[in-house]
Amino acid sequence: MQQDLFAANASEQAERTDWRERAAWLSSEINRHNYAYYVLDAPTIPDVEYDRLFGELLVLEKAHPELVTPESPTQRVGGAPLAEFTQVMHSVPMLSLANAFGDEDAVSFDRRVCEGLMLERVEYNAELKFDGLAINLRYQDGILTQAATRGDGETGEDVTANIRTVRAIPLRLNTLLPPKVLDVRGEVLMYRADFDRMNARQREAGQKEFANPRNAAAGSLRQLAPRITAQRPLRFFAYGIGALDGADMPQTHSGLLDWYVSLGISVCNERAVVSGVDGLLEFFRQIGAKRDSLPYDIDGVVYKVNNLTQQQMLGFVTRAPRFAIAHKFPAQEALTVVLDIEVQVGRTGAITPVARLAPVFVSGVTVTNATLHNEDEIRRKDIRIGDTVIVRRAGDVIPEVVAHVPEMRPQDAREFAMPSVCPVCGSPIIKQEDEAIARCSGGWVRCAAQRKAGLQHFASRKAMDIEGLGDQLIEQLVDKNMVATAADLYRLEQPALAGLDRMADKSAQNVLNALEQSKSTTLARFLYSLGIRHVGESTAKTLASHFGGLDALARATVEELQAVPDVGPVVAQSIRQYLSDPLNLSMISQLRSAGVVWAEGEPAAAKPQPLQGKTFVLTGTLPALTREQATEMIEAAGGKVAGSVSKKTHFVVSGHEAGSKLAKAQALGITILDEAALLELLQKSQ
Ligand code: 5U1
Repeated sequence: MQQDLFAANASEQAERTDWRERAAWLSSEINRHNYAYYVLDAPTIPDVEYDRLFGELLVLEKAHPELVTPESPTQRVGGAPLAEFTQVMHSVPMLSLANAFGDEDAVSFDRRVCEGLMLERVEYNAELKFDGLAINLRYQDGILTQAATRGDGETGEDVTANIRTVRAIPLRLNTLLPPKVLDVRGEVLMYRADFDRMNARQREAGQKEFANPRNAAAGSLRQLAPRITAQRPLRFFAYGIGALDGADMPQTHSGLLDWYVSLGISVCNERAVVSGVDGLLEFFRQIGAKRDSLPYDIDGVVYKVNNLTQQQMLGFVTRAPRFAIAHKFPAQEALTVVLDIEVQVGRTGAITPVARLAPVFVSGVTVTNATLHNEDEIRRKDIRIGDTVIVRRAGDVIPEVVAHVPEMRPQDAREFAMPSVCPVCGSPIIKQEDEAIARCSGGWVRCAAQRKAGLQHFASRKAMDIEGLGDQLIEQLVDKNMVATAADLYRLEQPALAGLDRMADKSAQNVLNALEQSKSTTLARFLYSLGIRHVGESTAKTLASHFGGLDALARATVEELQAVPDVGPVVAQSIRQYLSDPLNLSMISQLRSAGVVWAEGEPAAAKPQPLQGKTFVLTGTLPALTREQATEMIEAAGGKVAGSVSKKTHFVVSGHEAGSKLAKAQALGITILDEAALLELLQKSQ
């Protein structure tokens, strides 16, 4: 009896090991086929066979849930919808690239690089500039743990649940010895053929079609429901690195890309290591010739100094590296006819003439409108209604009318006349002598167009970020007199919202939830959202940190405002004017009463700024502080942190595995601090 029991246990055990082995084999087969299909573009099995393997794994995991691992290919299908995307701070900022718009710019780039490195000739890695969406993939011990969009370069959005559905992105790295942390950077995009098929499906289902593959990729990634993202055919190409811990950094950029390939990460094959500017321009010409036959959209090529130590030596300027540049293809142009010229009224009443065009296809989208900027521009280009014109579209930029074709002008072509009154509210249109732009004088009190544009700005992502409060909803709210100012938004009630066109109980509730959530904000966002003329995102940030609180800002005189970095007389006057208007003050007070809050800080002027005027460079890994913490502490004491060492650097803070920056600092005789010395300096200067 005892023996029988033992035999039964043993056979059960063997069976269990069999399932485990079978599940592991199925997972690895499916991953291998995913890689072949989505990364190598070389399918290895027919779709039915793939579906059979996948189905078998699903059945096995259903019967034995203990076999399911987070990295199983079945776990890509997308979980529950998210309420919102949380913010992720990038541990190494995601930079952007400077642009070269012609061969001369590329030649100048190479000259700057050669001078910076004191070399005659430099080796570069040349690759493609994808028209997609930049992303950071964090792998910890080889497992994909987080994916974040670029955002403003410092902070992005957590899109991990969506990225897990992208089969071109491995959930586990193909190595037995993975780094502790690896941040892979690259672009999520959609192939043109996949995009066409997806749009056809959307059309059949009566759903919204996307304008181009880039918008489709971006829209798919910013879906709160990962199950929808899972149905979107997204791809990925890696081209950069953020944090790396627990592995040696390769010596070259091409070596980094080769390493990625060995880890099973998708890297585009259209890349080359070339020498000197002639090598760069030859690559540009070759790619230009095959651009239309590539399966995805690109808007240029990227050149990077190949040697990573040389990259470090060159460093950065503000947000872009000196070691790389994007050489853009010329903007695409097309001919079409101006059917009419109408005017649009913006948030500050600015009147912009817009050409209504016969639909024309330019670089991937159908263009029907193009900005004409202002009346002077129309006169300068002599654009008339009925003219055949050249329309240009470059990347994501709003299409513009470049010129008219004189020999195609019809006899009855009509000149544009700027209306004397606003087409929306009937108030006089006024043009100040020193301004190119004419404005509706109605202000938001009288002009519904200004109210709508102001509310769109208030709700936008970089302002109060009110998800679901889109242009069409704002249009209805203003037209039905349900909302006049931003404060009215917070008085909206569910039944009234749900009764609007294209709204229902659930969508109305979602908007109310988003409004509720937006109440907790930052002073910088709040200031930006007010739409004060000349106060963009960056000025709003500077004002917030300079004054610390809204009341101090509201009390500031024009002279005090001008003492703020980057605030000149025009900006100071505009802020003073906005904050002296009783209507604006009342709206701000209503917003605060509605519960809009932010943390107020100490005004910069009141904080001690002992390191004012001192520039620091950080290199290597510090024992306790992260790079962000060290930067924050230096900046809080008034110091600046730069990306590269120069004669103007005062201190270099050096940690473990410090690179060429340390050597350069030593050569220049700059004071080197370790973490302890930095902390001591910060403490002493308190
Ligand atoms: N191919 C490529 N695209 N792209 C975009 N490389 C590349 N590098 C970039 C960007 C923004 O940034 C570097 C600074 C990593």
